[in-house]
Amino acid sequence: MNYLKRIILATAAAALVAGLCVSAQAKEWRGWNIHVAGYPNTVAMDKFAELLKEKSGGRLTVKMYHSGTLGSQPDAIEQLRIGGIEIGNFNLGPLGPIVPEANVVSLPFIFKDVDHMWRVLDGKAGDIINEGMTKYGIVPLAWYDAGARCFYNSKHPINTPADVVGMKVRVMNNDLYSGMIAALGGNPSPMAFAEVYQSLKTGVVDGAENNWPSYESTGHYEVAKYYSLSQHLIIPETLCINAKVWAGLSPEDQKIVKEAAVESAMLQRKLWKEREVASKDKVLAAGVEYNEIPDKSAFQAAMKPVYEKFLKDNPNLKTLVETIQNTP
Ligand code: GTR
Repeated sequence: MNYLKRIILATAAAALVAGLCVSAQAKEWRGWNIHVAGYPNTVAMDKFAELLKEKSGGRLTVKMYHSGTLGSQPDAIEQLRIGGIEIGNFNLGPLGPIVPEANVVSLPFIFKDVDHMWRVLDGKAGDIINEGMTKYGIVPLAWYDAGARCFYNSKHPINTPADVVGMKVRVMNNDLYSGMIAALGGNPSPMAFAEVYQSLKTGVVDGAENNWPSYESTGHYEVAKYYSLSQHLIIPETLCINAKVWAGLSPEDQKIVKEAAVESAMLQRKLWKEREVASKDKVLAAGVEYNEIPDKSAFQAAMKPVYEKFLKDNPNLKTLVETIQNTP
């Protein structure tokens, strides 16, 4: 064999070995997260990445991109569906416009409290929501807690629907939330999470709505000091994976991914409870004025047209809504 032939053969052999290595080592996934360092979801997603690597002996890996660096939530949902990213932590609010079954959790006051939401997700209604998401290319792996969302603003405490009249309120991108604010007499302003701080500060909006941890982690409390405990929305969040990627995994790897996600969710829920208290303490110490709304019936009654429109537009979801309402 002459020298040149030997070089060609050696190069071909090296390329073959490299090729085999690439196919044995799966591509690193990309994970989307909107929250900042230290937030329960951020810590839990990093835990998921760590567990995945550990349990798969390094075969399955995911690099997490936090603080919304890969784009807004509606964009990221689209990216996950088409496979631009593989893993995401999504709130079911922005998922609702894409997955009708997932939108029922965005009906104001549909859950009695957070425990009721868990019972619903663990039951038949949860299965229907899961199947709905899967049909649209998103496979839910585990549920994260996002507590209850309440109104906050820079003008005055909210005690009755009359206090919302004329108020410009930021909502997530979902017609149900725009309908909710309009039904209270306010002006809804759908907007990406990242834009809310500046909009509150400059008066583009008067208020917004979120849970204690997000109100605190975003600094919104610095520019909207009245927080009113309306608890009008209790929306779960999902840690999810692109459906094609999921379908391409062996049953053993699916088990690993699922286990890592469930462990991550258990951690998230524990950290969530702690952070709710810590965030509330922090904002109150910073001068936030907070009021409870012991009787929410006027707010609930005002949501009648929101439910009517939803059921008119989605008659096939009537049973699902009733199943949730009838879950003890
Ligand atoms: C947070 C939620 C985010 C995002 C945000 C928002 O509570 O965790 O996923 O939905 O609210 O208001 O946009």
